[in-house]
Amino acid sequence: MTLLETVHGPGRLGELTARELDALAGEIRAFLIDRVSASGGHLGPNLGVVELTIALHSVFDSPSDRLLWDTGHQSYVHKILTGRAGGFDRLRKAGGLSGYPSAAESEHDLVENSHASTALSYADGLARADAHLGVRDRATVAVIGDGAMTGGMAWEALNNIADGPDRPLVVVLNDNGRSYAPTRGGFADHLAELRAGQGGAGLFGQLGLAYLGPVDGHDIAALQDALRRARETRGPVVVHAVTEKGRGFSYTEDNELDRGHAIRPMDPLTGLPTGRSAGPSFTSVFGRELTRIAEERPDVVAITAAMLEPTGLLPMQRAFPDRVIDVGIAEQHAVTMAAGLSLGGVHPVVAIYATFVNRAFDQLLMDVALHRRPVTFVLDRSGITGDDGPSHNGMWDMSVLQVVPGLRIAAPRDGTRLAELLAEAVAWEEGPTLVRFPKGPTGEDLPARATFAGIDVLHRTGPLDVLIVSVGALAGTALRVAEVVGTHGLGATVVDPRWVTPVNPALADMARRHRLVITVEDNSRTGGVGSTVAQFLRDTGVKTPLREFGIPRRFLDHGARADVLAGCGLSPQDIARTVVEEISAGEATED
Ligand code: TPP
Repeated sequence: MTLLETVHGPGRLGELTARELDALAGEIRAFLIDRVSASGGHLGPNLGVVELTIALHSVFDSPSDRLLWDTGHQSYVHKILTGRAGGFDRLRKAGGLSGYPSAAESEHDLVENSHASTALSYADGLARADAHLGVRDRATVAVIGDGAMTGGMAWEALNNIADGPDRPLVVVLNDNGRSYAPTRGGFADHLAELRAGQGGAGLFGQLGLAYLGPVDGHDIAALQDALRRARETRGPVVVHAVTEKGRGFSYTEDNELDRGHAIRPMDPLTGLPTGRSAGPSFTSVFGRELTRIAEERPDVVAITAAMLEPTGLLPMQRAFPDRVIDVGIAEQHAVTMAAGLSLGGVHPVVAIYATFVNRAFDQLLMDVALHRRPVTFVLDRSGITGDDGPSHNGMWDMSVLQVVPGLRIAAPRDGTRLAELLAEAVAWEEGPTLVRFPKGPTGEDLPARATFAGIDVLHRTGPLDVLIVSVGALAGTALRVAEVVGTHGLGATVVDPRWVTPVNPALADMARRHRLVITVEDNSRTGGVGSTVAQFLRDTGVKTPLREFGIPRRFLDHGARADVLAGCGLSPQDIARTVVEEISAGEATED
């Protein structure tokens, strides 16, 4: 029996000798490499926190003591030590273990995070609650990466934490010098000094926080010692643990791009992906096209919030290193800084995951749109991402952003449309533009049969029964709906407006001539394109009934993208069934 097989909860760690804890760390690494290679997931970050997590669980008494993981992607070892090793066969799969902390899985997971830089705020709240209720016998510990420390919220929290010198709170700074890419900026430089043992307690000390470190984050005994001292501190304390991302596995250690931050399923012996390549992704087409545009337009500059490679900006950075700005995990700053760039005569392209733009809504509304700044936003991972769970789906962007005056939103259905719409977006100088697309391959191009007033007609057969307004990458689904309703003797027209906001007025005439309009989108039905089109049709006196197909207003469990979409009723068969029923019901009423 391996040591790991004897660990069913953190209490077991107290029974192991120092030598056994080291051996356990080795077993956990081998386990992570084996399981995460098969499933895909956050391998590099977790290989970096094996010893740190063992030390934390051996010094603190979870769940009575509260352990919080900022962002949460590095909580696999915590899951293993809290009795969930058996679940790793179904990591990130429907019904299996979540890739992030999950209260539904374990009493050891208090918060369900994944958006960065929140843990210190949760911890400050917990520490204040203990003070308020007079609870003295438990610790609050927040583990935060140097990457997550680049987020403004972390500093807002530190400012508050320092304001409570009597409130015990342990901040463990897991400093591996990287987000995906190496962390940049003045704070990163400061941490490098602290890592080198220069600068004493540094900024933290100046803020009035106790500082312990730097500690070798792979030395369990040294970590235990520092954490015990932190536990005894009767106020806020920072433990600076220096770790190595991807440690102990040549593929992640040698990967200079991101140290295996988030890997696809791969062969652990060769490091080669095991899945089939499904052709170019929306992300790669964006990266290629932006670089092409940048060649012609010296005023174009790209901005990323610590996600250079995942948002496709690597080709642009290679071609024009000075024209890609990595601001750190600072979406709010990215957006207002883009407004500033634009005021200064530069055309910024802000490349961001759809789910993270939520953070910068106010900045987009007030700092960009109110000033009519021609900033282009490119939202990757729009729609259902699936295996990263509820917080990573890009299903709110259009609901949130359609309210922004003057913002034009495009949803390309394939690679060619992405290239065209990106070029149109960057050429638009009257105000902000946004191009949104999903994770994954672009698939085959879906050419237009005709174009009317900027609306592409993708399909037209039979009588004018149903007008299918397709949004972006759900065009393939819309076309299959047309096929299925055709087998029931109904005629269908499939159109793609390309620019979905503002509503193209030519839709009114098209809608008027059909018996039913449906909209198909991978955004929340609430406030989505469908509801905006419905409002527009009512306003223009079009009486044709409209049904919106989109994502229901709930948080969606993790699972494969196609399954999650089908679970939302967005399979061609389900949509077609409703169309056929609706039109037959209409016929019954007409009779
Ligand atoms: N923006 C927000 C608000 N949340 C996110 N989760 C991300 C972007 C994407 N993201 C996930 S982890 C990560 C980023 C940018 C890097 C985190 O770096 P760090 O905190 O140092 O942890 P490490 O992986 O290096 O251990």
